[in-house]
Amino acid sequence: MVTSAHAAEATSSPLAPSTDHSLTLKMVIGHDQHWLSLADIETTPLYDVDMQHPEGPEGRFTGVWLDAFLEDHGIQPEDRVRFIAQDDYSVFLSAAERQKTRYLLVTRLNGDPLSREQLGPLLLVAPEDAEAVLTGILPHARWIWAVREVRRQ
Ligand SMILES: Nc1nc2c(c(=O)[nH]1)N[C@H]1C(S)=C(S)[C@@H](COP(=O)(O)O)O[C@H]1N2
Ligand SMILES: [Mo]
Repeated sequence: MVTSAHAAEATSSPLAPSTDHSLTLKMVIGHDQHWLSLADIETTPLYDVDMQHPEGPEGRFTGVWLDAFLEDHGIQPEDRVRFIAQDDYSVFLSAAERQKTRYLLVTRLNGDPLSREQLGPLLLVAPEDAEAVLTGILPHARWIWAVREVRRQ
C-alpha cells in the first residue's frame, strides 16, 4: 500500500470545550433556523492537527469532524450541505464528497479562537489533503473560511 508521508494526521485533542456562548454560526435545516456558539459546536469531540493553511495561518488547528458535527445537529450523512461565509463565498458539499474527503470544522488555532484575519471564526480544512493543497497538487476551493452559516440543501 502506498501512503502519503506528509498527510497531516488528526489526533484527539486534550483541550477543554469552549465556554463561549456567543452565537456565531447560523444553522438552517428546513424551516428551522437557530444559532450555535463555540461552546455548542465544541460539544462534538475535538481533534488537533498540525498543519499550514495555504492562506498563511500555521500551527495547531483544533476542531470537530464535520460529519460528527452535522449529525449532532440533525444533518445526516446522505444530506447535501451548503456553507456560506462572511464574504458571501459559498460552497456545497455532497454526501459523496464528504465520504471521499474528511473535513474538519476548525474552531481554534494554537488553542485560541480564530480571528477574522486568521480565517475565523470557523473554517473547513481537509487534513489528509493539507500537504497536496500546500504544494498546489490539489485545489482547495472547498476550504471555505469565515464561515457564518450552514444549510441543509
Ligand atoms: N470565505 C472564503 N473562503 C474561500 C474563498 C473565498 O473567497 N472566501 N475562496 C476559495 C477558493 S475558490 C480557493 S481556491 C481558496 C483560495 O482562495 P483565493 O485563491 O481566493 O485566496 O479558498 C477558498 N475559500
Ligand atoms: Mo479557487
